[in-house]
Amino acid sequence: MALVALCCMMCLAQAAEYNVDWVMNMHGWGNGRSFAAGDVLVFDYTAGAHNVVEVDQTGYNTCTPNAGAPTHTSGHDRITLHRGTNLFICSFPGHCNGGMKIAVKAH
Ligand SMILES: [Cu+2]
Repeated sequence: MALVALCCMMCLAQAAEYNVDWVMNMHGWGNGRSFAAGDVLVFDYTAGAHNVVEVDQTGYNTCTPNAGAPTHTSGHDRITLHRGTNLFICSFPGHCNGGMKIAVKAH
């Protein structure tokens, strides 16, 4: 029993969770933090007012979702980071251009 508890604690310690208050002007979010592959971002926003789209670099730069970009709409989206740069935008008109975009590097 103690061993099971210990294992659970170790698992929890390995993957961190970060709450993202998903709003306009996200500039600077995550600065000074170190993210690892497997960490989870939890995007919180009002469902129907925003979304979270996992885009590629071009999609990020142009604020236009690339073909096949996974889109999340629940208002409480849990997204696991992969190694490298993870790029997220809101695809509602004007939102990404208003700064509703983040780039998160995970090691
Ligand atoms: Cu939005």
